[in-house]
Amino acid sequence: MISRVETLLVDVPAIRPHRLSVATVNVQTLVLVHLVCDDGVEGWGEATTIGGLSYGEESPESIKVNIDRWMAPLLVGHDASQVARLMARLNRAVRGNHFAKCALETALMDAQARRLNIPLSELLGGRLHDELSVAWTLASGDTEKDITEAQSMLALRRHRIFKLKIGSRRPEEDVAHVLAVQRELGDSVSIRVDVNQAWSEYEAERSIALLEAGGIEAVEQPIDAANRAGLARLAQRFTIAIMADEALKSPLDALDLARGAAADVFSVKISPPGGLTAARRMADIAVLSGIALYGGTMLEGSVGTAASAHLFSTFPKLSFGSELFGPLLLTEDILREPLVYRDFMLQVPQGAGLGIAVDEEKVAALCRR
Ligand code: MUC
Ligand code: MG
Repeated sequence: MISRVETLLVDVPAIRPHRLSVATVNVQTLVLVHLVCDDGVEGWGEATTIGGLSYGEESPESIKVNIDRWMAPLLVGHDASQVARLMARLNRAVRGNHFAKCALETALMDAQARRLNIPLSELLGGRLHDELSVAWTLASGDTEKDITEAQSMLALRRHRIFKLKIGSRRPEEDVAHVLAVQRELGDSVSIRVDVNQAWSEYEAERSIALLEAGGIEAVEQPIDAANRAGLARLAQRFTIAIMADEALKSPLDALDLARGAAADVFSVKISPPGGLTAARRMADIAVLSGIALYGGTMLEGSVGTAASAHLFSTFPKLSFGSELFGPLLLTEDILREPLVYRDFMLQVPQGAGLGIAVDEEKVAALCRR
């Protein structure tokens, strides 16, 4: 039986400002869910968003209050081992609130997998990979700094896939910035860009032509998420991979994008569709439709990153790798042993549940009061 559902807000400064077209992240807020069951089993979940309400419709504070006031009371006192039934109960009573539901489902699944003494990946269809390649996002806002940062990541053998955040400057300046980084880093790395919806379709057509000619590998969410027909026109016009990100908020979105041939790649994240099960459904649709997969992030800390890693480890093929670098962007970790990044890969934890141990003293010290 579920005895308690606690939520905690933990503010962690980033190692440097992380500039997206929609917001600059200086501090990331982790919303942690701690589930305590009367058989002594506990589970952890996490939700993060980016830049308050500038990326999505839930803020860290709204996630916390909506769990505390509306969702936790629907779970407490119920059988913790019935995860699917509990999520169905939540989904009947609560509309939307996908990030909050993701944090709760992660905690429920972590607890259930610990109870069964199996890694979470085994509850999600079964692990196929023990390590995942990890991209790094260059988003300092400065070309020289980005180049130096990428070179140090290569020297550390941490990342050789780089995603450049663009869309806040004029498109011509952004394209010049991307091509300058690409020229400096050479052919041994993969360079992609994420526009976070900033371009009009016309700006996208002009800019993508230049990026394609320059050998850039993929363009993530170049235009407004609602403009699916436009995304389809871009995917058909260019050979450079067009990736859907913000357009994917549910398995139904995935089905619609697949039917409309609107993307070459799906960036699958666990929070936007409402949790691991819904994210798994999106990935299944991609696989069945011949759409490539990329393991996305909402800049989660270690709990959300471990949960994502367990899910992505079950995908048949992650052709574009993952961007599960969230914990590396933060100045503090809340695990007793950090996740292992080695030789350009993240090791998927092996132990029961999420396979991590949260340092509760550290969480208590960092927790917002
Ligand atoms: C996004 O839009 O993909 C992922 C990496 C990063 O730097 O920002 C996020 C969100
Ligand atoms: Mg994106």
